[in-house]
Amino acid sequence: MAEEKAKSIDNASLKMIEKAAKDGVNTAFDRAEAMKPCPIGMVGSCCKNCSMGPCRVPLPKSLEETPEDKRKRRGVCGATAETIAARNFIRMIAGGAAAHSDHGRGVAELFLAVAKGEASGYELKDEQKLLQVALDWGIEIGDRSNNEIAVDIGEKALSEFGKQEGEIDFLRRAPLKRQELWRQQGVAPRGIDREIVEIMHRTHMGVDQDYKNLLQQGVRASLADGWGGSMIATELQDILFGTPAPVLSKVNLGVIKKDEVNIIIHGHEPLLSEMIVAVSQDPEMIELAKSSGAKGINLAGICCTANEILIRHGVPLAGNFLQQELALVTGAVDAMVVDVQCIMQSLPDIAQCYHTKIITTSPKAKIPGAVHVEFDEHNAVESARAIVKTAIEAFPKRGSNIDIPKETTDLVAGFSHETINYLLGGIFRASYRPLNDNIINGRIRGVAGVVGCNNPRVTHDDIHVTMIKELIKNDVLVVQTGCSAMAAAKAGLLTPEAAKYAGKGLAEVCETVGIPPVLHMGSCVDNSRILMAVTAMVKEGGLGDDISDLPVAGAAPEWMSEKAISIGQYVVASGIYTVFGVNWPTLGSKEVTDFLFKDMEDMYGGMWAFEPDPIRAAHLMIAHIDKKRKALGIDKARERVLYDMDMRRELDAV
Ligand code: NFS
Repeated sequence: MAEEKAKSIDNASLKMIEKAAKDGVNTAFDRAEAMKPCPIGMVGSCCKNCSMGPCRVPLPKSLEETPEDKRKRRGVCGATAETIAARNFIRMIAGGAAAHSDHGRGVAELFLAVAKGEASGYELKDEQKLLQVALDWGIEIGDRSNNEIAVDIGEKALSEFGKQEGEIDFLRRAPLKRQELWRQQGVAPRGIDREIVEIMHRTHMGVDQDYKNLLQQGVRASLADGWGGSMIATELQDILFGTPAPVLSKVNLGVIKKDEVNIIIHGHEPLLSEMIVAVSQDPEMIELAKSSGAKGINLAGICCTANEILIRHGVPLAGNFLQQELALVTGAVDAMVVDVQCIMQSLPDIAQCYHTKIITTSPKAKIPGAVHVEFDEHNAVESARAIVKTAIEAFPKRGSNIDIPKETTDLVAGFSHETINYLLGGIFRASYRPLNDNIINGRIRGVAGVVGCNNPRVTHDDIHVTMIKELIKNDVLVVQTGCSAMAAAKAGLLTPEAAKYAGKGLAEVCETVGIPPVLHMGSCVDNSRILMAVTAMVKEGGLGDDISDLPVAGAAPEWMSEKAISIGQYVVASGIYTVFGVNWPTLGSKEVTDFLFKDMEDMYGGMWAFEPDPIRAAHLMIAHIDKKRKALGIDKARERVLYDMDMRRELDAV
């Protein structure tokens, strides 16, 4: 039992891990124990890009390696440890940027179909954002209809992927100084697809063998993700499905209901899940569920599809990445619908122990053993109905081996960049001024983005929660996306009451505005909302003239996915200090690691760091925030605030 405790800090998960063992079900927690990571691959020193290898280049025998020894540490083709680590690193960026951007492309295709009236069941929900994007992209508004404008936006969005020359257009949303810096560094991206293809070309055997040049291409592709593919996904999803606003909901496996048809939506793209939300409320479907003995239809989500339907509809979260298998172990999930990304191949196997139907929906992501119901955007309602019916048919086949943990926690989510603007400034004066003012006067020390995955190599949720609590205790406002936000939600940090964990200054601001000290901004593609928020802070004034001047920092303390590396890299290249936990994939080369951890600060004003201990990592972030406060000349303001409080305490004591 003591050993199981270390697997998660979440009781519901621990109970299901225990039940899985009883049921003979193997989960990622077990597999992580059985399969130790390869020590050479883990530090980025294994190259398998051709059939002369795989070549494993070991770490130097001593720190004082002679040039002669160093020459011997090469792959068969002559590639050095630097080249190999840099190649591996930017191939991770290519994978991550491709995943986010292909998601963005899928949204753009649906968007265009909706604009042309070819995708029934969808509509353009956010007119204001439609017009904003049209303005940003120089698309004529005049007296044209929304659909006419949207056709141009959809075509323009799709053309951003294959643009052969020039720069992607959303780059112009960044502060001017940042745009200039990217141009000077030669990393302002052309089309998104082009930059990803170029990574694959340059990392092919015998092409780019200068690690700095390789890493710069990684930066360029990552910027095409953050300010391109991901931003397109976020913006067009908002226009189609609505820009998120604060919404109350619940998190954890306890949201699964014993007497209803439970459908878990898992993956990343909200295109189909939006329709499933609508169809599951259809009286005809509810009747059908009742006729099979259920009281109704209950939807819940896992991973970022969950975040998408949470922030727009308040659909509860069943859990984060490491809870996908555990949800099935309850024995009460009738169907798990998956689209793309972060879906474990073990799901159909586990489902066999229960009665659950695993339904794949994307032609890009099929799993042997799953039922495939392909999502057809031109006929989305029909696809959604077929899926909901499959779940209803599974309900009467439930076995008796059911155990649903009781745990649920309340949360507030849906803090889009636009909402923060409105909440802080109020309806008559929507603005970031109050945030900037509270940073300048020191009540808020700075802002930290804590994002990313779970990883069974570390205690589930523990690293996120410990880091976030330490940050807010030190008056750092935390903004979140992805599975990290779900970890915080389970710990009760996404409610205004969580202000009790915050330092005095931050708590005061939260209580005045009525917001939690930890703001859930959405899915991982929605890290683009964080880019917009920091840009708004720069434009508001008083905190320097570039993102790298702001007292802000980022972290992905339990990361595992290539997407996390792509996100981290565009955040760093946008000027933000970013700390990762778990392990670091370039430790096999000191030069590559130094370039990412040190040189990038001179080049971009932001750099990577690696620190698996959450408290130490939080203090690295706080130290960076304080360094920026000092450079801005606002460190004194904070000292004075603290001094005043001490004075007051002293007076009270007298
Ligand atoms: Ni992000 Fe979202 Fe979670 Fe990690 Fe996977 S769901 S896109 S990659 S595991 S945070």
